[in-house]
Amino acid sequence: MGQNYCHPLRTLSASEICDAVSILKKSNKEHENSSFSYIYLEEPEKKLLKENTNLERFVKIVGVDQKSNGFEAEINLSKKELLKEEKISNKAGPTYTLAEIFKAIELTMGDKNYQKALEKRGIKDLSLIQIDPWPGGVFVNKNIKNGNRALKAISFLKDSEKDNAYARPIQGLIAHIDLTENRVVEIEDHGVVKVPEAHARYDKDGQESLRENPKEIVITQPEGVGFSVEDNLISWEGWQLRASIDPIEGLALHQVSLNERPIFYRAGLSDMVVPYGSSDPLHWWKAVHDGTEYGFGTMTNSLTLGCDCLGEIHYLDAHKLAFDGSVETIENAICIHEEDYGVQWKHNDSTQMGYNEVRRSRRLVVSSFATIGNYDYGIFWYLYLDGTIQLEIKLTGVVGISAYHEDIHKSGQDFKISPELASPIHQHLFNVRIDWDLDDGDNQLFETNVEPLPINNVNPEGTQFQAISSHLTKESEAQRNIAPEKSRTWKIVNPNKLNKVGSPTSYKILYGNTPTLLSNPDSPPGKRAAFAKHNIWATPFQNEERSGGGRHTVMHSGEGGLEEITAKDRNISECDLVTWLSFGVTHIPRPEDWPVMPVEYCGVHLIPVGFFDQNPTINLPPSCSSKSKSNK
Ligand SMILES: [Cu+2]
Repeated sequence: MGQNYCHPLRTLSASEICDAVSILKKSNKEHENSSFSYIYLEEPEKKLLKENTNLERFVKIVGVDQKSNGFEAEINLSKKELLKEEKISNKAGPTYTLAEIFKAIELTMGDKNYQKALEKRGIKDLSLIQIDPWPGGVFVNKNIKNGNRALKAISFLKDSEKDNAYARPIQGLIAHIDLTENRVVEIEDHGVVKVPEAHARYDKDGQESLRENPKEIVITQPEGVGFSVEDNLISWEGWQLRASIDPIEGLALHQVSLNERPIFYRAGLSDMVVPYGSSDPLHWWKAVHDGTEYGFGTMTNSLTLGCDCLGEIHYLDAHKLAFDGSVETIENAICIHEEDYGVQWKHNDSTQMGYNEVRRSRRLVVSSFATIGNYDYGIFWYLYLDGTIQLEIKLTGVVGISAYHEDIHKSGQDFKISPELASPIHQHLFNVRIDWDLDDGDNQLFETNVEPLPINNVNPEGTQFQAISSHLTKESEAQRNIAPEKSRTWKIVNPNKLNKVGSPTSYKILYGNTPTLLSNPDSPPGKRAAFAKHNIWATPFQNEERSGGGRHTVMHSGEGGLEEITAKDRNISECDLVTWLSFGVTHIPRPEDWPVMPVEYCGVHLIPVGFFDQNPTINLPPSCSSKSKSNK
C-alpha cells in the first residue's frame, strides 16, 4: 500500500472533490457554466472489497448544465480521468441545485404579476418576503413544456429581517417557474385571505419570559471515551463501522460488524417523502422527496458542541460540492458519543438467598441533522452492548401552515394550531435500504406471525398460541406490512451459520407503530413513493438499485423505484439480500407543534436472534458508580 493509500470507504476529502471538478471541467469546457447538484464516492461492492482493500477511487458528479439538462459524470480519481458522461433525462432529473433555487426566488420577486398579487394584499416591501421553492414536478403547471425543469414557489411575510416568516403565510399565492426557460409562467392566486398578524418567534428574545434554567447536567468521562475513531472508522465495545454523509441519503453506515462478525455492508435512507393530505390550494400538491429532489445529505447541519451534542463528543466533518463547483466543508457533520442507557439487565433474587445483580446499558450514538426548508430531521443510529442496532429519525422544525379561513379549511384535514393558522394533515415516510452481510454470507428472509391455536383436545381451554415462521423466497412475497395483532416481525437469516441451539444465526427487524402511504396508490404521489406502500421490501443485491423511489426524481411522474425494481419478481430465497424498510409518522398537527415542533420519533430496531449463544452482556462487570448521590 503506497503513501496515497486510503480505505475505499473513507469519505471524500476536500482535495479529492476539487480534483474531480477540475478533471471534469478540463475534459469538458462547457461545465464552466454548469451548476452542480452533488458529488458522491462510488463505493466498491462488498465482494470486491472483501478481496482487496487497495482499490482505485471513483466518483460521480451530478448536476445541471447551462441548457438546464441533467448530467452525470464518472471520474476515476486515481487515474485522474473522466470515464464517461451521460445525460439524465429531464423527465426524471437530478436534485435541484442551489443556483436553480436562487433563480426561482429572483424570478418570482421580479415578476410584475407576483408584485401585483402582493399589492392586493397590501404588501409593498419585498425585502420582508420569504419565498420557498417547492418541486415543480408531479402536478406540472400547464404552461411548462414537457422536459423542462420547474419549481413552484410559495411565500411568507416577515415583520423584520430576522423574523420567523412561517408565522405569516401569504395564502393562496403560488408562482410557477420554468427553470429551463428562465421565466415565471403563471402566478396562481386563489384570492386574498388576510395575512396573519401574530408573530411566532422561537428564539429566546422572541419569548415573553424564559423559565429558570434547569440545573446543569454534566456528562464527563474522566477515563476518556470508550470508542476510537480513525478517519471514518469507528470502533466501540466490539463494534466496528464506518460513517459517512451521502449527498442524497444523509448519514450512512458501512461495514457494520460486531466481534468481527459482519452484520450489514451498508445502510442509508434510500428515500423519503412528505405527502400532504389537505385540499388547501397551498398544500394539496405537495409530496416532496427530500432526498432525490433536494439532496437530504447536502443539507446536513454543522452541529454545535454542548447544544446539539452533549458530553464527550467526537465530530467528523463532511465535504460537499457546492453548486458553483467549489468545495464546502460541513464542520461537525457527524456526532459520535457514548450514552448511559439505564439498566441492561437485572435480577433480584426474591428468596434473598441468591444473587442480586444489575448491569448498566450504554449505547454508541452516531448522528446528524439536516434541514430541508421548514423541517429539520435527525438521523440517529444507536449501537447497544447487547447487539441491538437502532435507527431513530427525529422530526422537528416548523410545520407547513396556512392562514386559516373557514371556507378553505376542513376539519379532519386542516388543524388550527393558533387562532390565525391552520396546518394540513401530512405524512413523513422514510425508507432505509440495508445491504445485508449477516455472518459473512448469503442471507434469507423470514416472516414470523404469532397466532392463537384453535380450541381442541390438545388446547381445550384456548390458552395456547404459537409463532409461525415462513421463508419469503421471491420479491413479490417480500412486500409486507406490520400486523401488531400478529406480533409480526421479519428475520434476516444466515442459513449456513448455526448457533449453540442448532438454529441459523439471525437478526430480527422490529418496528414500533408505523403507518404506510395514505395517498391513493394510483395517484402521482402514490406512484412516485410506492416504497411507502409496504413496511418491508426485499431484493437481491444490485449495485445500481439504490433509491426506493428512483435515483433521479425531479419532474418525474412515478413508475421508478421499488415497484419497478421488483417487477421481475426475482428469487431471494438465499442471496446477497437487501431489505428496504419503510416507516414514518402520520402527522396530525396540534397547537403544541407551534411555533416549532417538539421532536417526534420514528424508526426501527434490528435485534440479534440466535446470533449469540446467550445474553451477550452476561460478562459485563458490575459497575456501581461511587459518584452517584442520593437523598439518603
Ligand atoms: Cu410533520
